[in-house]
Amino acid sequence: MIDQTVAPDARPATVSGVEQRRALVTELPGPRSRALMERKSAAVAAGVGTTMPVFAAQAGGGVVVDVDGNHLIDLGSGIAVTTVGNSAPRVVQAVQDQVAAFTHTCFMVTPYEGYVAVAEALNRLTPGDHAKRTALFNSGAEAVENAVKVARVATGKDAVVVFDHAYHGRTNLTMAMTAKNMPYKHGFGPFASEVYRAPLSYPFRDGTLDGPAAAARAIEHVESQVGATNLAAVVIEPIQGEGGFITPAPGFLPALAAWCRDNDVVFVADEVQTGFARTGDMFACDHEGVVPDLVVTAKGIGGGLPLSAVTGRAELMDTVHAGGLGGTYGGNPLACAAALAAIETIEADGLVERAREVERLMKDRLHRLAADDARIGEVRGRGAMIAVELVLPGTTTPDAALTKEVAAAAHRAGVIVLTCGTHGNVLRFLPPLAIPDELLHEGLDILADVLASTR
Ligand code: PLZ
Repeated sequence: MIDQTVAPDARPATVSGVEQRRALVTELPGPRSRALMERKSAAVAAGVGTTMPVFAAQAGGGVVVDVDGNHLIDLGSGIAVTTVGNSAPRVVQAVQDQVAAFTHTCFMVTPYEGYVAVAEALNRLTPGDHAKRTALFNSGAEAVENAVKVARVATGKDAVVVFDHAYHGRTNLTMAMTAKNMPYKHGFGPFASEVYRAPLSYPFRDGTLDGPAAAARAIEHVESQVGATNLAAVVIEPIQGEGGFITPAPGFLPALAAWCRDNDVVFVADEVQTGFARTGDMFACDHEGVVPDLVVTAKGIGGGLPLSAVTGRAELMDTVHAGGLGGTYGGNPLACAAALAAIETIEADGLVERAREVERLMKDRLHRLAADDARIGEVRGRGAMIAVELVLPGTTTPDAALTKEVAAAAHRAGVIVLTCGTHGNVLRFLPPLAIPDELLHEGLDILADVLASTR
């Protein structure tokens, strides 16, 4: 039985106006959420799902407050977006100032400084000290598409290589690039052509930590089935997100990047989920000193406002003709103001180091849980991007049913957790970096209770 009371003497800290405590004042979902869920079913397309049947009213730090007044522990950050916290103070101030000044002019009509400042910040922060250029968009998928456009113009080639378990988005080209059929692709074809899939390094399932050997296998696959002379770009998430928080073996990414360099192939890192301090470095590529030709970012860049970017080598980015890249809203002034404030927060508040602390705390607890629970096949990830892969004890057979059951029980206890993985058997944790340690511990206590109760 999970204790749902709070110690009466300890008044929790408040972040962004939200008390940093878990508290359930109704069952979940409560009556207001249930009523809203009915309206949702009647008004919103059935294809738009929700992880929890709970409607948000307010959020800050490590807590989401629902419309019934329940305080939930946030271990999801709205899928790795609110890295600096929800309604983070600098972001709120910057957006309020900007919304009062002007909301939109379209950068392609009358430009504004915020867009240029975000481009400068990205050129400074992304891996490598070569000359760079940036273009801004609205969503991760849109930025991935534009990275492919740049790579095709720059190389004069067509083909794109992606990997097993990859996730790159839901638009037509990015659906082709995404691996998993259900729910992302099923029934939505035909898909864009000239997209080829190569084998990933997945140590838990490959049984090898030999990254260069895994890269050689992928390269052999690409050379024999695509051909470097046809290949514009290799696009890879340095740590896969939706595919299961898969960290390739050391040496895999550097070997791929080196092969791309030698073969006039653009190496594109999709850092949409891993970027902006999430993994305990500003970008996940930094862990191994990998310098991509193009870096795609979104999510954590905007503190919750929709913004994405392609940043890359000036000589590649500048091959595209004027007017070839853009969009009505790309680099919207509010999103740019939010991004500058989010980046300032990451740097001023030492959030890269904070992500490493979160990793130590979470991995320590999860490794101890795994030590006497054979259903936990692996604990993995970096920074505040940590996962456990659940399997049938003593095997690597995915246990999606258990994963679903554990997530649902955590939800009922007031903890927002997400699942992922091609086989749906990975529980993932993406807490905002503004979360207090006590809430991380409490979230993991609940996870431990839930795992024990499902034995
Ligand atoms: N690349 C690596 O993680 C988005 C999608 C969830 P958009 N991941 C969450 C869902 O069910 O839609 C993502 C990502 C990586 C690209 C994207 C796409 O980013 O902003 O959702 O388009």
